[in-house]
Parts: sequence; C-alpha cells; structure tokens
Amino acid sequence: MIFKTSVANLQSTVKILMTPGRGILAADESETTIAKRFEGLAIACTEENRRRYRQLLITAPTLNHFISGVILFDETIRQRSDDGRLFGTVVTELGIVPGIKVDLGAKPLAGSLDERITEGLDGLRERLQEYRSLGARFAKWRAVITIGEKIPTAYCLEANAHALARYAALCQEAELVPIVEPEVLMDGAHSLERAFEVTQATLESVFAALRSQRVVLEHMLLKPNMVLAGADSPQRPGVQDVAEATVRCLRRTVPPAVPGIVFLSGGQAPQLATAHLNAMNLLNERLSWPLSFSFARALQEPALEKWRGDPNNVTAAQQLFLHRARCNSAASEGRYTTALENEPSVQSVSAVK
Ligand code: 5MM
Repeated sequence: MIFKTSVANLQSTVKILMTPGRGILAADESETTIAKRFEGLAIACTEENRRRYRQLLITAPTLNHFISGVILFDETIRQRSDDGRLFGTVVTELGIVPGIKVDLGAKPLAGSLDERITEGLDGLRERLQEYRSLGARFAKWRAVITIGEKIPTAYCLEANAHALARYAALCQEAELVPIVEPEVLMDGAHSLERAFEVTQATLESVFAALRSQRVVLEHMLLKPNMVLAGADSPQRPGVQDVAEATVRCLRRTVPPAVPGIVFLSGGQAPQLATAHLNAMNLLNERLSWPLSFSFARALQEPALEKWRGDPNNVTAAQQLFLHRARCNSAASEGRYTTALENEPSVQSVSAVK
C-alpha cells in the first residue's frame, strides 16, 4: 500500500529527474568497474582517487543545466567533497537528485552456462532505508542479458525480470523511485534484427513481472539499451535505422503510464550515443514518454581520459564532461547538431543552454 505522502514524494522525484533538457549521470561504477576504467589510463585506483574523480564530475560548473540526477555507488554516497559535504548534499544543493545503485552485480545463473542473474535482494529493504537517510531519492538495478547462439533463455529473462520487479516494489515502498535497467548487451556479432527481438522479449518479460508485483508504473523510470547490431557484427546500421528500431521496440513494449525512458549508452562511442538519442527525438512520431539519457561512459570517457588523476587537469576535464552533458541535453530535445558538437567546450558558465 502506498500512502499519499509517498505518492507526492515519488511524483516530485520523477518530475525533477525528467525535467525537459536534462538527463541522468551514471557515476555508479562498482569498485571492479572503476578499477578497470582507471587501469586503462594508469590511474591508481585508491579510495581517494575515486573520491577526487567523482568530485570532479559533480562539481563541474553549470552541471545542473544539463543533469537532473546522479547515480552514486555505495562508497561514493558516503564520501564528502573537499569542503566536508556529503556528495548527496553537494548535488541536492544544485537541484540535482542523488540516486544510488543498489544491485550487487550480475553473477552466474545457476543451471545455465553463459547467462547471469543480478543479485542483491537479501537485506535490500534495510539498505534502502539507510540510503534514504543518506539523501538518496531514487535507485538503480541493472540486469544483464547476453545475446548468443541459444541465449538468452526464457529462464534467464524471467529470473532477471522477477528480481527487477522485486527491487522496484521495495524501492517504491521506501519512497525511492526505481530505475529499472534491463540491459541487452551489444557484445557479439548479432544483427540489429536479433537485438530487436531480444530487447522486445526482455521488455515484455520485465513489464509482466512489474505488473504482477504491483509496481506503480507512474513512479518508475525505464533505463533500456538502444537497439544496436552487435559490436562484432559486419552489419553497421545507420543512425536513423537504430533510432527507428529502438522506438518501434519501445512502442511495442513500454506502457504509456511509464513517465520517462533514460537510455544507457552500453559502450557506444560518445558522439554516436548522442546522435542516436537525437535522431529518436527527431522522429516524426508522437511518443508516450520523454526520451533522455542516463549514460556513464558516453558522458565520462573524454573527461576521464583528460584527467588521468592529475589535479592540474581538473578544469579541462570538467569542460569536456560538460560538453558531453550539454550535447546530450540538446539530443534529449532533438536540438543536437554538428555545430554544437564542434564547439570546443562549454566556455561561459552561465549562458550556454
Ligand atoms: C550499463 O551500465 C550503466 C550505464 O552505463 P553506460 O552508459 O556506460 O552503458 C551504468 O549505470 C552501470 O550500471 C554502472 O556503471 C555500474 O556498472 P557495474 O558494472 O560497475 O555494476
């Protein structure tokens, strides 16, 4: 049973997250994932370096013009900026909603050779209470679906959908807006058509589970993959093909009650992810939900590469990060252009939007 105050709180969080022209920064890389990203650039993966990097992101000037929410990781939500404020407080004071990744990662699925199930339901109710007290107002759980010769199996889709729905129901009970993230990976040599078929089956399974577990669709957000050919596929669909396939797939599967769709970037090159989002928003179709972004790599890659752990590079890295945030903000409204992409950086902090 959801009470009136909870409804108002959930609705107001959704409204802020889906403010037109803003999207979500996923800065919730687990220790293993951030270690991989740092390692590639020879950055020492210490707790202090992770803190300094996340601080660089959330203190980028004018970030709140383009970003409505930031997804933090368990370690990060407990960390503080140089001036002693919790990161959740830093972003809240900018009008950005703090969120938290609450899954404990994808593990091997028992009884299946190559598939994974996301874990983290045990003790989740208690963890959500703690995250709320640390300032979080929304949460995120990612299920990982791999495309292969005989996978995904219906068993894998159902198990992951069930876990996503259990998580989402517990979040709503705790007055946290759940971001439901079923990611069909782009790893592999599959075609666009196969990605479409698997994404459709995944989303059908997810919405069936959400319904049966009484998740209120109006108080959640969906974070899906775009429908793409596999990274090793010889097929290279154009931007328009991807945009059309993705929107067609979503129209078939996502109920209009869902208040917003925020895509993951999934390993696409940053500019391509932006172009795909922009093309979807330019399709001549009336859509039931706003389409925005919740990118990690496609927002952060150029900035991380510039920073490389050197304090002297903070300002330049923030400029690159803001540039991607600004381009994606434009794409979420179909305003992204080559001219905008080629502007070197967000020069003036106030008049750029
Ligand atoms: C798919 O990953 C999510 C979106 O990131 P991309 O835009 O880079 O695809 C992202 O939120 C992801 O869930 C987090 O980075 C955490 O991932 P791990 O693997 O550390 O749980």
